[in-house]
Amino acid sequence: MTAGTGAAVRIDVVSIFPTYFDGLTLSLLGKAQSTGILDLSVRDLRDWTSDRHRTVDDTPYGGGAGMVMKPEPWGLALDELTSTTPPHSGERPTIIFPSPAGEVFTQATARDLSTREHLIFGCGRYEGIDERVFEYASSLGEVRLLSLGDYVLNGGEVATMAMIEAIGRLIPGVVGNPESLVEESHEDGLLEYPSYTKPSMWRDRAVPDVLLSGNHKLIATWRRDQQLERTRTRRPDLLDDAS
Ligand code: JET
Repeated sequence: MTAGTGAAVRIDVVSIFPTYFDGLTLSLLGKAQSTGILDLSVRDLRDWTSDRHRTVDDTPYGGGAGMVMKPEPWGLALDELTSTTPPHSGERPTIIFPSPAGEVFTQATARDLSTREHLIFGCGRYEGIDERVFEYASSLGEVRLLSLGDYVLNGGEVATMAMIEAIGRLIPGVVGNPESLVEESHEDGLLEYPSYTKPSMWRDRAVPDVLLSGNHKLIATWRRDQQLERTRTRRPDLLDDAS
């Protein structure tokens, strides 16, 4: 069975700061979890250490600033999390490492990942994870290094939360109204048109007349024009992509 036909999607997160993810269990995704659409589990990397100090980092070979995440705890974590796949699955898990050195995560990436049965997010910290972990992970599943954009975070946790929120809301049943998924920025490659609500006059600022006209054809044309104009001025790169 696939995600689209109603089986739960399994998402595992490995982090040295598991409490970062408490917010995900609230809100939109919290409901999906309680209704069995999503099976989200956040695990502490230190649970796969065996020394007294639960060490996850060490100094870099070749020298340099900062610390590197040791491979052994990651190897044991990946072994455990990939040894139990969802019962409906013949599919290999998708193993995601948020990284400023990855490919850019877009709405298209979110759509692709929302159809997978088992996602594992590995949150790096310090100067990164020992490179051999990515090679080993490739023997267990499909590895994706994914970047939120061209800036550096202190660790993969915030990037993982953003990605899970973007992916999670595309899983059937997680967002109430499927139309609200189609009608939004990036789903059609354009930015959204501006929205207004009551009152029609607020602090001397009027809602555009066309929206009060009741002429639905005219409203649709106006909204499309607004989308194109906004995209042209704010995000011309999106228009280049489409042509
Ligand atoms: C990021 C994601 O900064 C980002 O990712 C977090 C991060 C920071 C430091 C190390 C790290 O380890 C992963 C790794 O990758 C090769 O070793 C991850 C910025 N945009 N998107």
